[in-house]
Amino acid sequence: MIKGFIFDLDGVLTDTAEYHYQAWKRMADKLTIPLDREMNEQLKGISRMDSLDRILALGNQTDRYSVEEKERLADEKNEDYKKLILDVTPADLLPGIAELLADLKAAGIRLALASASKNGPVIMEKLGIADLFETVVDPAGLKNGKPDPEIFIKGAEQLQLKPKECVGVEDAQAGIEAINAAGIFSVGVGTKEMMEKADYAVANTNELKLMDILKKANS
Ligand code: B16
Ligand code: MG
Repeated sequence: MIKGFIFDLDGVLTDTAEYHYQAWKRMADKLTIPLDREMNEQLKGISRMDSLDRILALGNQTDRYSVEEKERLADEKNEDYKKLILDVTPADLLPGIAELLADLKAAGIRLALASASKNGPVIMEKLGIADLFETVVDPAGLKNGKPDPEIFIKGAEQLQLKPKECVGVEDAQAGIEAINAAGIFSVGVGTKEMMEKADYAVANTNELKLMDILKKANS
């Protein structure tokens, strides 16, 4: 019996994944490291510093910067990103998400957020959906990022539910792996190829229908 949904934010509730890409792309260009959309798939769901490490590795620049310099680079990316999210409004909810959240509320299913983003709470306020969520996992308190299951295990714990009573929704491969490893039913949004490990996958958010998901998860 499903009693809770644990959502990823970027790329599921809103398209801030695009803004992360734009801000990282600008940083990569500055560091003369080639970054394209395909490589960017590997950054989805990955924490800010781990993303920077992956970009530096891509450019064979792993040992080029000190810890302090890397912190400055990560801050610079975040300042760029924060400018891009300034104008986020409820109209930026991805297609079908407002309806899905309304259906979940009507069904009495409880909601948690499991985003790797430290900007998550601000974006939820801007989207006008913060009040719908009972709890938010603080990414700063995690020992391990996605694909480790910790963030989804904590999401279920904060809802005081068992993993088996929850559904997790993700757009990143690392996120689907994290949900699966937590023992939670995984729902993926993305291409069949990217979401092949998901228990149930749809191509776009407007195909996320509560009844379809519950039928699969409860079967
Ligand atoms: P921040 P999610 C993740 O959010 C993004 O997918 C990833 O691209 C980003 O690097 C990470 O949050 C950290 O975000 O720099 O804002 O703390 O997909 O887990 O909701
Ligand atoms: Mg995501």
